[in-house]
Amino acid sequence: TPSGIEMATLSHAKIPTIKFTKLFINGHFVDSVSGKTFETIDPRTGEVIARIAEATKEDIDLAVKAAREAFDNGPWPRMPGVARARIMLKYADLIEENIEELAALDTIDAGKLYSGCKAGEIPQVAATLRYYAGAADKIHGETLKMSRELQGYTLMEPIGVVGHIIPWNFPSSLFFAKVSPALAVGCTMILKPAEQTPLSALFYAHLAKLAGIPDGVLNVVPGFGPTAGAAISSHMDIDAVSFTGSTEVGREVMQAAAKSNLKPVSLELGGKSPMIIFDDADVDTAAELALRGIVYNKGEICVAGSRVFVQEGIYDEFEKKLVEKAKAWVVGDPFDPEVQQGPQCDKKQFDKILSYIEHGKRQGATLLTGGKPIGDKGYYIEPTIFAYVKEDMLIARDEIFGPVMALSKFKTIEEAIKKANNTTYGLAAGIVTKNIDTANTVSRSIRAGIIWINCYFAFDKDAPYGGYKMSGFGRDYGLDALRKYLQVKSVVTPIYNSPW
Ligand code: TXE
Repeated sequence: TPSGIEMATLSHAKIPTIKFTKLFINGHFVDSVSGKTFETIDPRTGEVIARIAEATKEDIDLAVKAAREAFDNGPWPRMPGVARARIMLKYADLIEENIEELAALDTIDAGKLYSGCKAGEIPQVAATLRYYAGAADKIHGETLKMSRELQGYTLMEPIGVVGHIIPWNFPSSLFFAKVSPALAVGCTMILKPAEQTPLSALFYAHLAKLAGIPDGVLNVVPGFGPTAGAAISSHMDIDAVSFTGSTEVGREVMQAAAKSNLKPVSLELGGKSPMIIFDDADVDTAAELALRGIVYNKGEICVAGSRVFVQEGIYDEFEKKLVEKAKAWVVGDPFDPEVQQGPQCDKKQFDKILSYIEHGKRQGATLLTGGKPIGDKGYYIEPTIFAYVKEDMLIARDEIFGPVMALSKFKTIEEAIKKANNTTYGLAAGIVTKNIDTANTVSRSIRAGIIWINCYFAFDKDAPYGGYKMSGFGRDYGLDALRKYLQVKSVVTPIYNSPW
């Protein structure tokens, strides 16, 4: 293609047989009450992979009933933490035994790189389960220093039945970001995967059963947002909702929770994260970091470094290197080990990204490279870089969720901070500098939940992950995530005739 991006061949595909297509309720794979099914599509080709049972309100009711019974009368919340941990560790082992198949499922369903899933994401979900298994027998309250003759302590109790609603960009990581801490504390749950990516979630349901997670503890119900998703957020018998997705839907989830039983919600929403590169940075390393910050997972990641601010002293050299690197970036079949970027997840995202690229051109940003779809089949888009992007342009304000960077120049540290914070979002930020004072000042001045200094996407299970501002609230990962799934109970008794 003119931009130099090569389309790899489709000869590397290893399509797994699809084994699980039904709803997983109370430990069994079942048809939906309505008998309805929906198609899940391969974004490499636009072709149907399989038909999946579609959950609607009646199915959600059945799943909640099973989870309620498992919470109120089942063994899971009552067993010692170490017993839950043992089952979670077995679950992690089973995932590792099935890495290749799971990786292939996410590749065909979401267009993710097979090599990345196999070496990174799937092993990491096993590690996430193990991390929280380690916490399962260490959850405890505090002894209180009361202000009068009272003896008091707090109990940390599982919150009850949890509803998890997740998107399609990280079908495996997000499944376990939600499920692992909730399992560790003794909750029971319903998880709705995104309608675009139900395949690995159903496989994980099967492995949960094999690992010995009791029936009803983990129910997996594929379906659409306005029906299955809304039935979860408005359910009177779900005790908490943990949501990852768009800011618009996050608002609806919160409203539904408020209008039903006032269940607490946690929301991990969109972002428009800045990467700020100072004059003292190594230009080549910084350009590589910035490119990867926007093309990793095809830009379909809430913490994508979509706004890049470069200090004027190195700007020209940076721009040149960045464009060279973007042109050399290989887009194509995500099963091909040489490929660095697969197709966008679905037609809706593909069209959305292309329409933002048109906005960028129309509003007068300079298109340095990319800007076009690749091939005539599937949802492939060139890494796209716009320069001289003004703060009020749509491509600088909205989350595009694709490989589209908004690049601009700055002079002073104050200007960089002001520009970086000029967004309704607050999920992540990157800072590239050798100056420790600059790094410290900027990291404290940016209103975002995750700051990466001289790195980007430096994920770790131990680091809490979540947003400021309209990027939501509540944290996944880290020990902080346990809090979403716990209730605090104060227990008080009088102390009679105490000399103290
Ligand atoms: O998200 P939705 P979409 C952003 C990103 C993307 C845009 C749209 O900018 O381009 O959102 O993506 C379920 N009640 N992010 O439309 O609709 C839905 O079925 C309850 C950022 O796919 O928010 C799915 O399971 N649930 C984000 C989940 O919500 C509802 C990741 C997410 O889908 C619902 C994804 C409703 N009324 C998109 N409507 C991130 N933070 O990483 C939909 N859902």
